[in-house]
Amino acid sequence: MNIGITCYPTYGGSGAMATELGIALAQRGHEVHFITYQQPFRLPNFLPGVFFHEVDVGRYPLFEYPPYDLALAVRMHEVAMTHKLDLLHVHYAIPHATSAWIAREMLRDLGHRDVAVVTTLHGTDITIVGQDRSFHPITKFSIERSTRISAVSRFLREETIYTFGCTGCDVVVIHNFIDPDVYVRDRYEPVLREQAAGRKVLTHISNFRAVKRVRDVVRIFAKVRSEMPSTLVMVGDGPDRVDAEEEARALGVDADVQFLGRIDAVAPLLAGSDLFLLPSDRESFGLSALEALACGVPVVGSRAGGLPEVVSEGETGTLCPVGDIDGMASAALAILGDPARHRAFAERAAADARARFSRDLIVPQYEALYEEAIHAVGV
Ligand code: GMT
Repeated sequence: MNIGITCYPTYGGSGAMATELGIALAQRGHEVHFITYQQPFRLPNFLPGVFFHEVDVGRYPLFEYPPYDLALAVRMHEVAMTHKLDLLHVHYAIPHATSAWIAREMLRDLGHRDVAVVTTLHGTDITIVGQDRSFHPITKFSIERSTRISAVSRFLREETIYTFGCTGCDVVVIHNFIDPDVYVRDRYEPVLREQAAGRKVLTHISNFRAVKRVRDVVRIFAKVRSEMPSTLVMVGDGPDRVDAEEEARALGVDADVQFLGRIDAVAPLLAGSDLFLLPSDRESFGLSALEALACGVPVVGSRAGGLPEVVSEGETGTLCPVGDIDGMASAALAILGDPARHRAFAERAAADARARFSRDLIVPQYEALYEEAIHAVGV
């Protein structure tokens, strides 16, 4: 198949997943065209079967808000024609599904071969942005006009149906996935653990937005550290990083917290971690938690959104109500303080991630959805 993929190319789970999917599809013999405003952060420079088309948003003094969605639609339309795309797979509904709809209407209007549109919903496109009054009607419209729709968790599927009604929409759940050859503990030098010199290593990876509750990460860590020598590694960047840094200073634990900033290849860091913290107030899936589990790192986090679909409670991690800092700190101490328990959690985490979320299990589910979508539009 010839597949166009559009995603947010910068740091974030939806862009990471879309890129990993594109790479996997190319390795399975498809031709993949990324249509984005920047090279996706996880995309290597050259891979056979993978092409990158940059969306250029022309600047004109009249435009206080340059119309990116239109520039994207034009680029999608052009790439679809030039490379005979069978389908456009857009990740994150806003504005990608709308641009894909415009591109498809333009193709139809010009009498070109039709293109199927597959929209994958990732989370905040439904739970926050899509519910904003300025975006709700266009999000609903664009989702309903997609040839096929997928959501990354059962939680998100239900949330989409509840929020948008989506008459006649069949939202298929296709979970995110990991490459089991990349997220494997023994493949990397445990640099973080060596640096920690006997202290436990707790890790958090995110885009440091409000939903991630990064102050809670530091508060949980401070409680753990008061009982057990430990260090916290914070990976990523975003609006709330300063808050987390401030919290660490206020709690007097800043000497034991490292803020590493954005790092694209997180597997080597996870391989040197003992526990992953994800106390978000909502999380449609929690890709970073899955990546941690795959590396044999138990997760302590919040019982929010789709996280219970990823973390098997009491088996691979512990989930507590959002904001329950004491509960999450106790859960972390219970796992870290008992080596046999920690080992059992770690082993089950790596095995469960592989059994349920391996690339080779999930990518064929997308291929089947593509086949259906292409069949539906009669390409
Ligand atoms: O807001 C974010 O966390 C970023 C967002 C994204 O688009 O990158 O993440 C969402 O998609 C990820 C990939 O499917 C999921 O793992 C995250 O849980 C989801 N974030 C939220 O629901 C908050």
